[in-house]
Amino acid sequence: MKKFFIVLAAVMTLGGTLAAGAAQQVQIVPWPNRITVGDESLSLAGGVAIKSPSESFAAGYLAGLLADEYGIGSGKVKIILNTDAKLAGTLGEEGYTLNIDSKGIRIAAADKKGLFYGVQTLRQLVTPERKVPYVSIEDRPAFGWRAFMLDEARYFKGKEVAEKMIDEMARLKMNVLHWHLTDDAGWRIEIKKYPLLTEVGSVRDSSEIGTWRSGRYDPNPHGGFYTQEEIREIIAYAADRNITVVPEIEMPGHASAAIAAYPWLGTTKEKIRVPADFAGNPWVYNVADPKVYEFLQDVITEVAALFPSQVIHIGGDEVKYDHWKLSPEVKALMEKEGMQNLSDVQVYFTNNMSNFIEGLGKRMMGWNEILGKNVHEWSTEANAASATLAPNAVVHFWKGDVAIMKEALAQGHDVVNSTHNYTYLDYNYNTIPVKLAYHFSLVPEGVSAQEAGHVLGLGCQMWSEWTPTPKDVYRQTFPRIAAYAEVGWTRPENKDFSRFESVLPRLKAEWKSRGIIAGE
Ligand code: TNX
Repeated sequence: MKKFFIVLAAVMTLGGTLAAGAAQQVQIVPWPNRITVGDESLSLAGGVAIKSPSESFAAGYLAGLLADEYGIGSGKVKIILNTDAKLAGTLGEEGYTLNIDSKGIRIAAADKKGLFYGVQTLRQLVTPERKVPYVSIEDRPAFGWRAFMLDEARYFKGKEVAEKMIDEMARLKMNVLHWHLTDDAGWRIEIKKYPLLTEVGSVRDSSEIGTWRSGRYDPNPHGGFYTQEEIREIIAYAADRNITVVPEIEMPGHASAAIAAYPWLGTTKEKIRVPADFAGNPWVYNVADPKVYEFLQDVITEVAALFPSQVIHIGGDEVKYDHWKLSPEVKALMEKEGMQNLSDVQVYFTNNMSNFIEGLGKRMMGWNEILGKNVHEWSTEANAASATLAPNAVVHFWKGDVAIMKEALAQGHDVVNSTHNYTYLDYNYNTIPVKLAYHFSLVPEGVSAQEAGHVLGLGCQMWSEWTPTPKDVYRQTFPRIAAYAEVGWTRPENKDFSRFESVLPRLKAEWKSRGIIAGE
């Protein structure tokens, strides 16, 4: 009779010999829900026969991984991938079971998403000797929104980096690529109806370097954008890997690049250049002008047609109200609509966009300023809005008192938690060490179970003002992204930092072999 035992986080920390041995073999991030590890293993050195009656991508993908990463070709060990809709009750769409014993390897899931994740777990189980331990795993994620945000606006990354990030997200079972495509510093998505957005808005003449208001500049121009064709390819690449690409088109602030292209979009109408400075740009859309709504709706219409994502992110953060304050048109709009202050104007604008997006059969998401509460010391408009945000809007919490998030939950909003001092990948490792990232807790204390259910998950954000090269981006992202992956996937009671940490050398070796990080 073969001995099986359950590897619980607690057992591992206490460290029985068998458990310690098994823990060494089993290096999975994010850690699964339920796992039993046997004391024998199956050798894949002689090759595998992958059978996937119901789904083809995962099978080809797995064959590719085993060949590329371990030199495992075709042979006799059976790997069966199977989907069965009846499993949805226990596994949901993203869950899977993975069983390995003398008979071979079996992965089952209700949906191809789960199958793909079973494959990712299997991939992590292969040892350098090309063996896999006998295991029985039943797994599904704690949260459905596990996002990584790539800031293309500050520095354009290009398809190769985007797809590399998608591959690494997939390894870690992350499922949302939040794509920050427009900002003051650049417009990075082709919009057919408004060609100047990319002709003018995707290039700046120089770039501030080092840190905020350093006064130092790289004198070279920076530019780049994705054609709609490239975007379609990246979306398809991501979809195969169970990743939804959520586009973010910033409005009504962080709009300088668009205003540089079409000065009539702003309230001042002045001709500006795409700013080289990353901080403090005051240009905002003229939310009192029907032509500006028409423009934004046209843009969103093209974006909605391109991206299958249910959610469209409209930014909404850090809007500088100074230009609105000076604008007679905005003043007239406020009088007409009986609005009290400029936060009301932002909520009015945001609800308008939300309505439009819902009309397209989609849903709007925005940073928590869309609730109309001031969270910035520098804001000239400290009054909270009296208007309320459209109920279906997803609130992306990043800044301000946690009470703001709780109130949004109490109002029934879905919330993605990206609290900046836990999840900002542009912050250095002293500010956010891997351990702090790992201990990020998504659901605030003191909310009801029903409210907790509205916490969709988390995002980690790779803001790119000071990371001009892919190498800089990777240095900030890896290994912290692995901690966020586990925060999103693994149930809080199954988290264990020392077990997580023990897997980092293996992950680092894999990232190194893909040219993502340098050797140590
Ligand atoms: C705040 S987070 C921003 C970004 C910056 C980031 C830098 C957010 C919604 N807005 O525009 O890149 O801080 O940490």
